Amino acid sequence: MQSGSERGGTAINDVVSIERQGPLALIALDNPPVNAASHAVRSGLWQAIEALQAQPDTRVIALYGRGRTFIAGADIREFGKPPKDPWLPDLCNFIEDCETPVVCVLHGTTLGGGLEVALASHLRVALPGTRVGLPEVTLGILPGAGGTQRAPRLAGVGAALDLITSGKPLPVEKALEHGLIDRIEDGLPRDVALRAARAVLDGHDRTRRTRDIAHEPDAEALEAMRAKLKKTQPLLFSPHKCVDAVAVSQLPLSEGLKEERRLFNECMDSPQRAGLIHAFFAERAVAKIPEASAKPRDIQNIGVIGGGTMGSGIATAALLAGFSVTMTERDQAGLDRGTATIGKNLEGAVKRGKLSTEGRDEILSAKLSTATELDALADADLIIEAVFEDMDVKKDIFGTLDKIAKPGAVLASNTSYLDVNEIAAATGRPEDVIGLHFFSPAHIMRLMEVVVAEKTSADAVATGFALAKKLKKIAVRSGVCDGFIGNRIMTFYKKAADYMMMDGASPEEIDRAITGFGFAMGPYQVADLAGLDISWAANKRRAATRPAEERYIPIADEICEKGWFGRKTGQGFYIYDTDGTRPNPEALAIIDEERAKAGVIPRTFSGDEIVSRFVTAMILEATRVLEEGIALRPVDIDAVFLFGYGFPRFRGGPMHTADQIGAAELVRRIEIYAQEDSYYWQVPTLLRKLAEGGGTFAEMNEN
Ligand code: T1G
Repeated sequence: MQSGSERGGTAINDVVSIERQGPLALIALDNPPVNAASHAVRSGLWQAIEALQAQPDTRVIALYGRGRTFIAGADIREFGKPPKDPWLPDLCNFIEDCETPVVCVLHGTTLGGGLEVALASHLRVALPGTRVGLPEVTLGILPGAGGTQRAPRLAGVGAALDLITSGKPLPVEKALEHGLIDRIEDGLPRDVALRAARAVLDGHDRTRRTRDIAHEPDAEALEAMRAKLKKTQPLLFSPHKCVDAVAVSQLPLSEGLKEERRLFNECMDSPQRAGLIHAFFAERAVAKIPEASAKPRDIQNIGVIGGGTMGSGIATAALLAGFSVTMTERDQAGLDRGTATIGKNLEGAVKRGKLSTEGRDEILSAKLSTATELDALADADLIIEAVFEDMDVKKDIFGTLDKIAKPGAVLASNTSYLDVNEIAAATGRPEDVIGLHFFSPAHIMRLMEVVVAEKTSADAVATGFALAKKLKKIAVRSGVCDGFIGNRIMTFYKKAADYMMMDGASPEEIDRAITGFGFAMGPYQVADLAGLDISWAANKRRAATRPAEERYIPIADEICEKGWFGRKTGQGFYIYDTDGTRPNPEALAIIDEERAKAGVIPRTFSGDEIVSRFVTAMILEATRVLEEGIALRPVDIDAVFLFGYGFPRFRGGPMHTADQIGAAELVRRIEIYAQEDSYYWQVPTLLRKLAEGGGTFAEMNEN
C-alpha cells in the first residue's frame, strides 16, 4: 500500500510523521498492526497538528494511516490503566476546533476511536472496501470520543442508533449513504490524502465542522430502540447507555460530550466491560500455542468420513471455505442423506447472505464429490473421520486409512470424548493423527478443539490451527482426556445440576436460573436439543468404571428407557409440539419416583444457589483440567465455553468469572457443599493454592 514518497517526511515520534507539499501537509500514522490510538498516536497527532498550525503557510492538513487500516479504535490494551493525556475525546475536539481544515482518509477497518477522529475532522474521504463502525458496545462500553454526539449529526438519530447499539461495521457505500463519509476515492491512502487536500485548497471540496450540523430530533427512534433492547439485550449494561448518550445529542456538543463521558465511565466501571474485553482478547490469545512456529501442511482437498449431522456439517464448513471435499458413507442411502443435508446447509448460507446462488451451484457441481469406498480418499491432504462414537469402529477406520491415505496426509478424528492416543495407535503414523472436535452445527459453531495426542507432530497441530483460521473458527488446543476441555467440564457440572434436580429443583427452575445468568440455554434444554440418547450411551459406556462413591442420578436414563430422547422425539425433559414447549409432566413424575426410591425429601433451591453450585462445579473441574495441562491456560478454557457452550460473553468465561468470585470464596463454597457429598465436591490443589496465595487465574494467562 506504500508509494516511495511515503517513507519520507519528518517523524514526530515512532508512530506519527508529517510531510509538507507546499501549503498542503500530510500526517501519517504508522502503529502496526491496526493503528490503535495508543498514547503515542494521540500525543504524536496532537503535536503534529500543533506544529503544522504554527507554520503560517499550512493551508490544509490531511490525515491517513499506513499499513492495513486507518485507526481501528482506542488501544484496548490501555484500558484499566491510568489514562495518559491527551485523551482521545480531547484530541477529537482539538481536531474539530482547528482553524486549518483537516481532511481524514479512511481505509481498512476504521472503527471506534478511529471513526470518531474522522467524524471530528472537517472532511472524510474513504477508499473502496473500507468498513466503518463503532463497535464499543461489543466491549461493554460506548463510543467515548464524541461518536454518540457527532454520528447523529451526520447520519441522523436512527442510523446512528443502529450503528452504535449493534456495533456492526458498515460497508463504505452504506457509510456514504448515511453521510458518515463525504466521498469514496480509490488509490493509496497517502495519494488520496494529497489529492483531497488539494481539492480543499482549490475549493473543490467543502469542509465543515460536524458540531455545527443541526440534526432532527427523533424521539420515536429512541423509544423504538429502547423497547427493542429491553427485549433483545435485557442482561447487558452498555447498549442501554448507548441510547441514553444518543438521546442527549440534541444538546450543544460540549454538553452532550459531558454526558457521553459520564455514561462512558459508568460502562468502564461495569464488570461487563472487563468480561467482554477479556472475551475479545481470549479469541486471539488461544492462537498462541507451542507449535505456532511449525509450518502447516498444505491442505487443498479434504476427505470427510460420515454423512451424518456432524459429517455433513464439517463438509459444509470446508466447502464454504473453498476446499474440495470428498464425503464417504457406507452406502448410497447414507450418501444421499449427507448430500441432502449439505444442500440444506448451503441453502441456509444463501439465505443468510453468506453465499450466492452461483456459489452454491459451483460448490455442488465442482467442489463436492461422494463415494462409498474409503479408497476415494487416497489423495486427500486431510481426512476427518466423523462416524458415531464407538472406539472399535474408529480404530477400524484409522487402520484402513493407514493403508490408503497418502504419505503426509493429516488423519483427524471428530470424536467428542474418545482417547485419541488409542485411535492413533491403530495406525503406523501416529504423528499424523490429531483430534479435530467440531461443535454442532459444525458449519455454524465457531469453536474447534484441536486435540493433540502424545505422538502428534507439531506441523500436524499447526495444520489444525491453520484449517480453523480458513474455516473462520476459533481453535483451542486440548490435550487428551475423556471429553477433552469442554465436554469433560460439561459432564462434571451437569452432575451438579442433576443433584439439584434430585434434591428438589425442577429442570425448568434450573434452566431458568442458568439462562438468567446469561447462558443461551439451561442444561436440560441443551440435553433435549443434543439428544438424551447421546449422554445415555456415554453413561452406559462409563457404568463399568464409575467409582462406587460417585452419586449417580438415573432420571435421564429412565426418560430414555421410555424412548424419549428430547426434541428429536418430541419429548424429553420438555414436550415440543404445535402448542409450543413446556415441561414434560411425565418426566416430572419420573423425577418424583426416583426421589421417593432414593428417600430424598425434596427442598427448595433459590436461583442464586442454583447458579452458585452450577458455576462453582464448572470452575472446579476446569481447574483440574488446567492442573493436568489438558488446557494450556485459563483463557483457553474461557474461549472453549464462550465459543462452544454459550457461556455469557459479558462474563468473560468460567475462569474470568472465577477471578471475579475469588479463589477463597470458591474454596469456602466447595467446602460447604462437600458436607453433602465429599466425593463430588473436592477442592483442587491449584484452587487452594490460589486462595492461600491470593493468586488469580488471570496471572496464569500471562505465563
Ligand atoms: N487495541 C489494541 N489492540 C488491538 C486493537 C485495539 N483496538 N484491535 C486489534 N488489536 C490487536 C489484536 O489483539 C491482535 O493482536 C492484532 O491487533 C490483530 O488483530 C474512545 C474507547 C481491527 C477488525 O473494538 O475488531 O475505540 O493477537 O487478530 O482479524 O470510543 O482486531 O496479534 O497480538 O483481530 O484482521 C474500538 C477491535 C475500541 C476494534 C482486525 N475498536 N479490533 O481484525 O486482526 S474501543 C474495536 C477488531 C474505542 C473509543 C473507544 C479487529 C480488527 P495480536 P486481529 P483482524
